[in-house]
Amino acid sequence: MLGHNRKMSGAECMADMLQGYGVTHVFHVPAVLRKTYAVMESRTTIKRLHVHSEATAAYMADGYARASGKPGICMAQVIGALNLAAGLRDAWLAHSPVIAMTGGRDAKTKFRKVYQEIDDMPAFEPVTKFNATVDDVSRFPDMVRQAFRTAVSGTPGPVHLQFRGNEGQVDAEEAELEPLVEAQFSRVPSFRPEPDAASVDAALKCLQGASRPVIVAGGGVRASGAAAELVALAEALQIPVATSLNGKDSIPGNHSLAVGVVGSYSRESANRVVNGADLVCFIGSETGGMTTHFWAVPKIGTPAIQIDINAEALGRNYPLQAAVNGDAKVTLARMLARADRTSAGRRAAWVAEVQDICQKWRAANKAVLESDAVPIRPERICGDLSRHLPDDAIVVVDTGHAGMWMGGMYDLTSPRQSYMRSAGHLGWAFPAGLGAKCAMPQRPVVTFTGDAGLWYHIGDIETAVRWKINAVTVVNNNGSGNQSKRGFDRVYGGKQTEQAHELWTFNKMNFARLAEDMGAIGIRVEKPGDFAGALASALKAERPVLIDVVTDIDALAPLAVS
Ligand SMILES: Cc1ncc(C[n+]2csc(CCOP(=O)(O)OP(=O)(O)O)c2C)c(N)n1
Repeated sequence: MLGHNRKMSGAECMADMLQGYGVTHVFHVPAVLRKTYAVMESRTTIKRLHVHSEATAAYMADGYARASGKPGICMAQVIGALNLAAGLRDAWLAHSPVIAMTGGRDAKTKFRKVYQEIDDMPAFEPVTKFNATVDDVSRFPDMVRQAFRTAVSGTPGPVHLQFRGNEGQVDAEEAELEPLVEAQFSRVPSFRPEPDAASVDAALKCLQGASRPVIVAGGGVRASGAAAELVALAEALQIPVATSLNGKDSIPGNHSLAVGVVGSYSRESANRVVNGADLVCFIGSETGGMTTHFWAVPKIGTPAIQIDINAEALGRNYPLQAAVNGDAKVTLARMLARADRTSAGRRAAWVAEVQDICQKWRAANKAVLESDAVPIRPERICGDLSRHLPDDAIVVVDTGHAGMWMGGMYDLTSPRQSYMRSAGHLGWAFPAGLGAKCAMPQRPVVTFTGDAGLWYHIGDIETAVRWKINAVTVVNNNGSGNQSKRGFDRVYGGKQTEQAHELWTFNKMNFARLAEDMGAIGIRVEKPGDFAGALASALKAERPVLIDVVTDIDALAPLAVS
């Protein structure tokens, strides 16, 4: 209740507020808000994870946020601030509610060449929704509340607070403070804005009148927790559903109306279906370059409708026949309540055609998804993950080839499974998987990464061991970043020189052995038939596990069709 101030330090206020918002972990490289960390020990149950780089701290906070819907907290002192800002880029691109806190400049010493100091604030501008300084201890309560409010409201996203002092020493000062928290803003979504009825009816009229419609479900569906409503509406009106990479867990891959991930890191069947549609309904999607294969799938001019919590997103890339501004879950529930189910029959031929396209994709890829080739094909790993992951697994996937393989080849098999992917940063997935496991310790977390991706933050195997973060990490170990191969083939005129390989290959490495040396369990898999067993024992282990799968350096993921 406002108006109940009492004398306390900024540190005590911060600790009480973080606890009050339900924060269970903070990820940091020391030393920042030192006093806060000290008082957290006696005043809270928050775990203070000291990790190996500020980017790791940001990615763990991001994984924590995407897995739980609660803001993930990461921190750095002034010299590490730009590393932390760099780590927020993926959270920004993925609309993940991460709150970053750093130490910053003191008015008394600005511009005097203080050790390690520059003006960090501009670096946070492009990767945050709210980027502010806290220069006076009296501002702790309102600024922390504003940080939480902004991170989880509307389209969620990162925020940054910079605290006075290179280590944020303002936290040691005292004032009359009230550590009030607003439960409403402790997780995504903070509010569920209702759409207006006329726009719902206009959208429904378009969908019901279409003979070949498709839904493209984006990350807004997952942020809203709207998967059940999405599937119910698709079933009621018989509309196939494609997803963005960020919305992949909106519908299980084995659902009869699921066509797969559309766009650049996609499944061929999804692109074919979306390009064959007479109406595309984007829900919680940015309609960005990755989801639309740079606006070729669907082509600009294809009739479209769009539903988004953020009115500014409506019509950004596709002229719309109907636009609905509202939370995805309540909007889809309203649509379902008002839907004319009798119109579904109009789409029977289209649904049959779509199912045939999907079936043909499965038939064409059965051999690689079950391949016994040695070295192992990455598609076989994806196939085995589809077949063997538990119903409540959280799957975390890196970018580049990892994003292509898993986006296109892996199927979720239960509505209880979650899927989170790097929005572009190589190396994101391994720490993000650890963060996800911190947030959801009772659920199995399985990360899929390439070896180039793992190298970035390999030191944090030690973090996982020290903090008993029992996530499973699967490394597609081809001794290279072979997604780059095609591009170098091209610039070498079709055939690379022997020396050109130095541009994208690494030394061969046994990651299982490295993991064992750091105290984790390492399992080396060289034969495809051994993968499922390795996964089963990894999921039972009570330690972090790294499954090092030796794969084919010549395996290249299929390119998107348009
Ligand atoms: C921060 C960052 N730097 C560079 C890239 C460009 N990039 C995308 S994939 C890739 C190589 C991926 O290698 P690996 O993770 O081993 O997977 P593989 O291609 O071998 O399957 C690179 C360098 C990126 N996405 N992010």
